[in-house]
Amino acid sequence: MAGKVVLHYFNGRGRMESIRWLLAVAEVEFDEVFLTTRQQYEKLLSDGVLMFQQVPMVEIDGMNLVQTKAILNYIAEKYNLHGKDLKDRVMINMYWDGLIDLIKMIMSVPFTIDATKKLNIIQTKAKERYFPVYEKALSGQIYLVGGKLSCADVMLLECVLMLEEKFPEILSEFPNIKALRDRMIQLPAVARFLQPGSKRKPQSDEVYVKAVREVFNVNLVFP
Ligand code: IBG
Repeated sequence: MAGKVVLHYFNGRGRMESIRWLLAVAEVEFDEVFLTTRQQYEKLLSDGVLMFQQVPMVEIDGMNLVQTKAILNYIAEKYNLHGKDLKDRVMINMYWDGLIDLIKMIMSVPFTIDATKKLNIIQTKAKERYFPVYEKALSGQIYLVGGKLSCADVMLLECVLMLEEKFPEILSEFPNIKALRDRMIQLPAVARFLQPGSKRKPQSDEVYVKAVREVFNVNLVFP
């Protein structure tokens, strides 16, 4: 029997949160090792388990996986959340990559000098570039691709919930996305992940930012 899945990352959302979401929806239990010190990171480096000297890293099925997108792909394929054929998959991947771009922008906010300005740019991008695409795809459809739950729906929900924390009315002009959101939060696995005490991480705080700076030994600042 395969061992337990173990996630190596900070005790915060960052690039690992989408992986946590996907595992939660696939109902896969996982443990987490949180990076808080430079020594922990150096130990991972000297153990040779970080292919590109970067986290996230996920121990799964006897492998040490890195590169967020590759990890997400593996989980999506393994748990049948990646469409039924090549054409479904390419649509899912396009929707997914759009969301990854948006989520990366959100993740950089705690490391920016002018967070309010950055958030306003993100809000505009979400409303004008990204959400119209998902709104249209969901017109007359329960899920984004092939009438079936996929990793793209999971990431859309993750992204929407993060943006609603900052802009509670952000879905007011997107009824189809809101309907998807309302349906998905009722799914038992999602409802469990949204409960307090689950492995879902809260919005970034100073402790998380300090840990990232300490581990990488740099004063990261994003534009
Ligand atoms: N392409 C990789 C992926 O998608 O997984 C990028 C991973 C990545 O950039 N990881 C960062 C890292 O390990 C940490 S998470 N950096 C060390 C290095 O030497 O490159 C992303 C991140 C955060 C905060 I959160 C600041 C900077 C990066």
